[in-house]
Amino acid sequence: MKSFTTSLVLLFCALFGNSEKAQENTTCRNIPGTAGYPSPDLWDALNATISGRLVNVVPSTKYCASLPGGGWYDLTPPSLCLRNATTCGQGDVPIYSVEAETVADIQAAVQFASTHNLRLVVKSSGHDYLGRSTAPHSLLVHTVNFKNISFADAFFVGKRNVGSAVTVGSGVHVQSLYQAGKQNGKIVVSGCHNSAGHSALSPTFGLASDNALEFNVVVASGDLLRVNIFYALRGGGSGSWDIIISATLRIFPTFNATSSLIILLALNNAAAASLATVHAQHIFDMDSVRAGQYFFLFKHSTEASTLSVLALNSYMPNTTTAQSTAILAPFLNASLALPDVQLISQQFVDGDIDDALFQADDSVGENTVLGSRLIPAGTYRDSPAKVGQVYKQLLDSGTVIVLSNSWTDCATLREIDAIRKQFKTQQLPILENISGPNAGSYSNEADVLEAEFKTTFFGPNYAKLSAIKRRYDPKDLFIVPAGVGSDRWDEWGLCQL
Ligand SMILES: *[C@@H]1O[C@H](CO)[C@@H](O)[C@H](O)[C@H]1NC(C)=O
Ligand SMILES: *[C@@H]1O[C@H](CO)[C@@H](O)[C@H](O)[C@H]1NC(C)=O
Ligand SMILES: *[C@@H]1O[C@H](CO)[C@@H](O)[C@H](O)[C@H]1NC(C)=O
Ligand SMILES: *[C@@H]1O[C@H](CO)[C@@H](O)[C@H](O)[C@H]1NC(C)=O
Ligand SMILES: *[C@@H]1O[C@H](CO)[C@@H](O)[C@H](O)[C@H]1NC(C)=O
Ligand SMILES: *[C@@H]1O[C@H](CO)[C@@H](O)[C@H](O)[C@H]1NC(C)=O
Ligand SMILES: *[C@@H]1O[C@H](CO)[C@@H](O)[C@H](O)[C@H]1NC(C)=O
Ligand SMILES: CC(=O)N[C@H]1CO[C@H](CO)[C@@H](O)[C@@H]1O
Repeated sequence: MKSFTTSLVLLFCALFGNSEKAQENTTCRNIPGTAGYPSPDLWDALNATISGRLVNVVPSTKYCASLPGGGWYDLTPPSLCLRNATTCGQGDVPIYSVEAETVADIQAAVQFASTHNLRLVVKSSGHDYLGRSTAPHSLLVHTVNFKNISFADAFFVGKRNVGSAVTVGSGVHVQSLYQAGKQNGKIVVSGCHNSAGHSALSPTFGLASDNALEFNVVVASGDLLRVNIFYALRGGGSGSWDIIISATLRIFPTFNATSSLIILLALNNAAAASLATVHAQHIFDMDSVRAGQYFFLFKHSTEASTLSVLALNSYMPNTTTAQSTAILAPFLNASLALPDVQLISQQFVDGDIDDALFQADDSVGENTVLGSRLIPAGTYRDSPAKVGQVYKQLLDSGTVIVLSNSWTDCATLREIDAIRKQFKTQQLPILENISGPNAGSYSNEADVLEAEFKTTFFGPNYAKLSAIKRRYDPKDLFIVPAGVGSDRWDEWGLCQL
């Protein structure tokens, strides 16, 4: 099945410091102040075991307040909260982090959390739209230092030679993988941003998960396991099964490609809707060369503005600029024939695919929530005008930006709460006109408040996944919001329901 992801990005300021105290206790994690919470001596002993790699985590705003021009936030107590908020503190930020450098560090952290019944979270790098790599009162295992990359011409899964592969540590950025790939004449199926995700190469090579061969993981028992379970079955949601040390991925010989970026301006919502329809009508034009494309339609800058922008970024394997220009011409011509649509820029670059997909670091640090649905390809094929109508309704309903959004820190908690619910209450009913009523959603770029997350994120697989989880993680050490097993826990993963 082929489908396109359309995401609605909304404002998100995490709600800090308002974790409710639990009523009953046998079913709660230990937090500072409870009888079972580790004493300072025990934390010191853990620190000694892991060669001093235990750190106290400083909330970013506490740190920022110490910089010149800082001080916008309350420091008594140190807090992530907005200046006028009343519930301030460490917020959702973990208390301690294990800055792991070895597998043994990770095993020690897992055993410590398990023994003392602590809330455990896992973070590497990259985006986290569902708040899965942080939790109040938690112990963080930070895997960003696992940066090994090794190539093999013949990789064996059991006794089977599955060909060329690369093994990457869980802290490796995608950009490093493309650089190393180029040096080795190889390309890996991965995303464009450093946090990986959906790949422009999937029309040619399948999903990134289709190309995953093996994982080294530390499970809840503390054991290091080598697993080659079908990655897609995990349903995304890193941190909900184990701690990944490394992944081995199938790789392919590099090739040349044309990458193009077309940016169009629509002067009003009606023009934006027509543009979305034209894009839908031409979305299959690039299939002849198995191109991948990312497209974004968003309201330009402010709510008051009527302008919208469509950005279409495509990667065409084994084509030249002349060929890709010809492939995109029908779309471009039809777009520019629309009233109130203008070309802002178009850019074509020929070159090695590793260079085309490489992106330098971006400086992000935004308050953002997402909502998304997978749209059946048939909708695009059979009713492209419906796609345009849905964009029109979304834009008319005040959705400022479709697909990508950033915001300032100035919203009140009440505003934030309303915005967090906007996908479910306002946008999803519109989106369902093209996704259908029970469409799935890619769970790493989705709304953590999904009402039916078990089916929306895991389809018919939830019960099976839950049973697997019970076997490998009987104490639910690895719980993430809207992940497998999370229905057994409160919003913060602190108390069982
Ligand atoms: C139970 O846990 C909560 C929070 O985790 C804590 O406030 C409370 O004191 C605990 N009660 C007992 C009896 O340990
Ligand atoms: C862990 O040990 C290191 C080195 O001895 C020390 O610098 C660090 O402050 C300790 N961490 C904590 C949380 O005490
Ligand atoms: C990374 O590679 C180095 C050198 O080969 C090795 O010593 C180390 O154990 C590796 N680390 C991990 C986490 O695999
Ligand atoms: C890519 O294009 C360059 C420059 O035209 C050429 O030298 C190189 O051989 C091409 N690479 C492949 C894999 O075709
Ligand atoms: C690009 O062309 C080469 C040579 O014909 C071929 O071996 C390779 O599979 C093609 N790559 C893609 C991604 O189509
Ligand atoms: C697009 O428009 C240009 C100029 O108006 C024309 O030369 C070209 O043939 C058109 N291409 C297609 C595919 O319609
Ligand atoms: C979407 O569905 C709602 C009712 O479910 C309807 O009111 C609305 O007009 C539909 N929009 C489009 C674009 O089909
Ligand atoms: C009600 C209240 O405390 N308002 C304060 C919010 O923060 C701003 C900026 O520091 C103050 O000027 C207000 O007095």
